[in-house]
Amino acid sequence: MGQSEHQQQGARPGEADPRLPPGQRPQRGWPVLHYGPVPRFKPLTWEFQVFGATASGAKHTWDHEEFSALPRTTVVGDLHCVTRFTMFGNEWGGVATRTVLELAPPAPDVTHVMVWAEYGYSSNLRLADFADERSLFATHRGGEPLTVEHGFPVRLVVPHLYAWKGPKWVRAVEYMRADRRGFWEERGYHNLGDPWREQRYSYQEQPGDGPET
Ligand SMILES: Nc1nc2c(c(=O)[nH]1)N[C@H]1C(S)=C(S)[C@@H](COP(=O)(O)O)O[C@H]1N2
Ligand SMILES: [Mo]
Repeated sequence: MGQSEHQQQGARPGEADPRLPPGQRPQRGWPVLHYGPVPRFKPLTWEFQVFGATASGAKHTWDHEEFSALPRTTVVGDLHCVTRFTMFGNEWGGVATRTVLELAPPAPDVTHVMVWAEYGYSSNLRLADFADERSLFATHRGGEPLTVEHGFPVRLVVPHLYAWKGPKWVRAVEYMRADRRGFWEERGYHNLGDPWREQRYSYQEQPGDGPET
């Protein structure tokens, strides 16, 4: 009894927090982190596309006005960056990935998606991770529109995976019948990116975690 109380007092706050995945530390404030320049939003030419193996075979497109009118949801989730910081309790507002899947259904044999952002940044996800009930295309955080540095007008948020799996400045979703690596997944990061299993790097991949090639 007395000893376990003693051990609890000795535990550092980060280690005691059950919300913190292994190897992560809590972050105050919201850092800006991405590869390459911040894109300028061009409202007249911006569109959000769903292409690839759609059920109809056709591409679906929403302009900014149409995307802004889609049904909305709110999700509270933590953000885990593979560089080891975690931000707790972000309240994201936006369009559920499930809404996009309903409005632009995939063909029955789709297993993965590639989410594409400005300048060719991409990230691949298993359809089940993309379709998770907490995955959303966020336009707001804490009730405020995203700033351009943080992904305005739209970023993908997948709270149960490392944050690189959520592109800022999303422009398209590609439905795929086989897995293919995205931007960081081609550059040494884990194909699946589950922070609770500490899937940081591709050398940690087990057979079946990634595409064969
Ligand atoms: N388009 C794009 N999206 C991106 C990235 C990027 O390099 N390009 N980096 C990812 C990584 S590694 C992290 S940790 C988060 C950081 O989001 P933030 O800058 O809003 O904190 O964006 C993710 N989305
Ligand atoms: Mo990150």
